[in-house]
Amino acid sequence: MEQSNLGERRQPAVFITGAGGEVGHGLITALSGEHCPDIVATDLRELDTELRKQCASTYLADVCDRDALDRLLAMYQVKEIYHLAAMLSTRAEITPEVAHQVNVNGTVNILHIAAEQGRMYGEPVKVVFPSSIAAYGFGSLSQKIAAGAVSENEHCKPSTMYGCNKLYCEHLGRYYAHSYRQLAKDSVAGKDKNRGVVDFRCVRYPGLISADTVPTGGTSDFVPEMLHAAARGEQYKCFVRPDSRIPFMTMPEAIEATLQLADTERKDLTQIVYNIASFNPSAGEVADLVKVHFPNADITFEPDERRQAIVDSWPSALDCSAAQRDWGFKPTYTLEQAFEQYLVPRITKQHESSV
Ligand code: AKB
Repeated sequence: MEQSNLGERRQPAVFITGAGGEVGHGLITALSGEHCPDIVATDLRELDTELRKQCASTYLADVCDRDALDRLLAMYQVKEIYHLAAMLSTRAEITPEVAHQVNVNGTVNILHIAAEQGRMYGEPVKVVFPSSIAAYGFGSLSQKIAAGAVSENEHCKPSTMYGCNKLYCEHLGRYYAHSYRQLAKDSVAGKDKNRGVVDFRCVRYPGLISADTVPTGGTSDFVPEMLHAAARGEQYKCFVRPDSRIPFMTMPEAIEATLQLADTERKDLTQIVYNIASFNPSAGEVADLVKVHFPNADITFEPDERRQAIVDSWPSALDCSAAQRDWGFKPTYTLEQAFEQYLVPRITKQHESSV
């Protein structure tokens, strides 16, 4: 592989797409604090001033715009990419084809750029991709209950556009890592599993709960919405039944796990996709805990049949043993500890300072 002379003068960078989203906020803060790389962040919308300060450069860019991405990334030697830009599950069901554009074509654009830079510099570009429990799919609630904790390769029959997109992009990532241009004369595909042009790594996130931000457009949003509404003293109508159970974790745990996976040596990873989660309460159990911490919380359950069906198609628990074995993943909190040590103190402080 040839190293471009031009390339030698380019600035090394860690590139983040969808940087203004919930995960982007946490990731930029963690990356800029600990690792101090030159972060180049993009989003469709202008990033907050606080976030911008932590990045070397920020750009308004659409992951679907291949030419704009090419022009932008030609200025850098991209070492790592955190590809966070995506349209979440509820929003994706409203405009499925647009979701496909963003979630799949956007990912192909990123993988292609990573592969070309990997070829140009003779060094694999690390691409860290957040997938989701939406990659799973059960045909019925009884199947979901019978399955219990699922491992990465079981029950992958998603029923949402978002889930199909995530599952397919996991496979695309594997293709770019191991088989990209496998018939080309100069291809390195298949020669050495640890030295392709793209080093693709993927975590399947459960529902995420942040004390700082409230998600939009997802179907696991009922837990963070319930909590933030209670902290604001607002009424909350939960759109799923009290017995609805899916896995969750807090945002700091998700960020820590993502960086832990990114930092693990390639040779220690036995798979491309890893489940992670910390606890799996039912919506009713979360509501009870919210009421312990916010006794005036006004939570009612008014299930929306269609969103309920999506939650019922997602697993009630994840088998995270591969992540534990290969890179030492370990949840920080139980649900109760997450409320006591992270969520409640931080949310309360924010609401006090905003009153
Ligand atoms: C969503 O609800 O769409 C996301 C997810 C589970 O990936 N939070």
